[in-house]
Amino acid sequence: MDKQQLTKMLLDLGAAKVGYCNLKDLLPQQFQHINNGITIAIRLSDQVISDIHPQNGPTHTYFHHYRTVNAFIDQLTFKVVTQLQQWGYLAMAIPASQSINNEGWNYRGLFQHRTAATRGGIGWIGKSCCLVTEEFGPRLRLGTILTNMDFDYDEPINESLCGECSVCVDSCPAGALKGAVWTPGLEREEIINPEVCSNHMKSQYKHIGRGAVCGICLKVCPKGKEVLKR
Ligand code: B12
Ligand code: SF4
Ligand code: SF4
Repeated sequence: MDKQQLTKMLLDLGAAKVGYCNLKDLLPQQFQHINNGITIAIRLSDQVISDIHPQNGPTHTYFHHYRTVNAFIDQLTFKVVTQLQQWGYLAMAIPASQSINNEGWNYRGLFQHRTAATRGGIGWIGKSCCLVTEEFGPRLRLGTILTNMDFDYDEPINESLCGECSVCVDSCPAGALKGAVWTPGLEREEIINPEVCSNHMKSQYKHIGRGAVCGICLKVCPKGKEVLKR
């Protein structure tokens, strides 16, 4: 009934990294009673990300992979919810990839996986606005579970390690990235124009998954590229 058991279960099931944090100051009122967060980071197929073309953009395989990994994350986070409930705790999973548009189209999820991920020590927010890790760069997708289970928190990451690099900013075909260096609390709009990114995907890659993917900013990042034998 502890954090170690949960982490082992998740790593055995395929998670690359697991992080634990408290989100009390960041969650809306409705989730204050389940304000501990568990982040699961799943590595993407390095080959599939490498095949994204810096000019022509994503492949059909990448779109399929995106859906497969989203489904996998939803399964894993549901498994954790089930386990936590068996242990007597409340728990819910944030959907892997779902925008909530109740208050108009503002490109937001129910809660931000990237926020829980920096709080749980998984990585930092790059100039791409993506969560970047030392080990695997941004080639990860994320899941979050909210719970009232108590555990020790991992050390939050509060600093960008992008340094002088701006490869993603220079490579974004839409010009959506602004080059800002992240610090916790920096508004998304200082880093990226989400509408420009989304419109680019919809207009240029409609033939691939109705324009839901691009991923050039994931592919070009030099971080984590050395992890595999090539
Ligand atoms: C809506 C959405 C989009 C929108 C808006 C993008 C955006 N940046 O907000 C559009 C359609 C444009 C989009 C595009 C993409 N998306 Co998208 N998207 C989402 C979704 C569903 C919600 C994001 C959201 O709420 N954004 C609101 C902003 C404010 O939050 P944010 O993006 O997390 O960034 C802020 C916070 O993290 C905050 N923060 C971080 N740490 C801390 C700490 C403190 C103390 C505070 C106060 C704040 C804070 O700082 C960031 C900047 O303000 C998430 C899933 C989810 N629920 O998180 C996936 C998600 C962000 N998308 C993802 C991906 C991969 C993509 C794409 C590459 C598309 C693709 N798959 O090919 C592009 C990349 C665009 C980019 N460079 O950001 C992944 C990111 C993985 C990663 N390594 O970061 C996610 C997490 C899905 C997943 N399950 O993994 N996406
Ligand atoms: S997903 Fe594509 S369009 Fe959006 S920020 Fe990344 S490189 Fe730019
Ligand atoms: S490409 Fe460079 S600037 Fe962009 S996220 Fe990766 S390390 Fe940071």
